[in-house]
Amino acid sequence: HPLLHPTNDMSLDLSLYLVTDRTLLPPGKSYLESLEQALIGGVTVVQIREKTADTAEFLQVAQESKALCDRYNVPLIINDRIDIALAVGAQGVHLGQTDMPIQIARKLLPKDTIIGISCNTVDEVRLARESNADYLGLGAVWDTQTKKLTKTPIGVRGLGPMLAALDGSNIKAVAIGGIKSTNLARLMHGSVSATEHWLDGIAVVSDIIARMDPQTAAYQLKSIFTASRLAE
Ligand code: TZP
Ligand code: MG
Repeated sequence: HPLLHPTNDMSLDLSLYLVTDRTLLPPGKSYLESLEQALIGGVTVVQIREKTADTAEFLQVAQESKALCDRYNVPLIINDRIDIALAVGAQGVHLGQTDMPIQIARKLLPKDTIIGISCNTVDEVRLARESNADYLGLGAVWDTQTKKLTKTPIGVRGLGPMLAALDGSNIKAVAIGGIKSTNLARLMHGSVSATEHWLDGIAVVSDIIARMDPQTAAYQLKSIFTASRLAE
């Protein structure tokens, strides 16, 4: 059954994967306050994604985020910047298709560093599988205001073949792009082909970070995800 989830590495819980974007914070909310509330709400992994900050600012945000995530025992992943991941002792890096190749990133980073990569096509999934990524971000599933998309959203139906390409591997997968508590059930119940590999989690930006109450937002997302995963 597509919703039956074969659990592999229990140590990495990707079920609710928060990707940050400080430009989306609602008026009056500080970044660290929102991040802490999201952690209390049940976020299981945090990616720091800074597309406009300079190096010094990125470094500071990463350091502060690392200290906070450590308090909640949640791994921190740095988008793009291997140097910043090394500098703050982050647990992982997230790479895009045009960033540092995974094999080279592996050589630069400590053993056991989590390496994730964004994939938009089945071919990209196959390559990521060959290069031994730890997890894949699949998407964008739906259109989003958060990122200027260069490729057409894959839709729920696009996920099926990508997940099927992971059959027999222990590479994890999360979906990203336009996922909200209001459409998550549709994602989870959508027909995702008869594959043994189901999503290990969902990655969300705006439906947590742009919300006045990120704790409740995270809690709702996680409840829906967990309930669907357990359902038959
Ligand atoms: N990569 C693909 S879509 C996206 C990223 C970083 C943004 C997703 O943001 P949101 O607000 O969860 O739609
Ligand atoms: Mg990138």
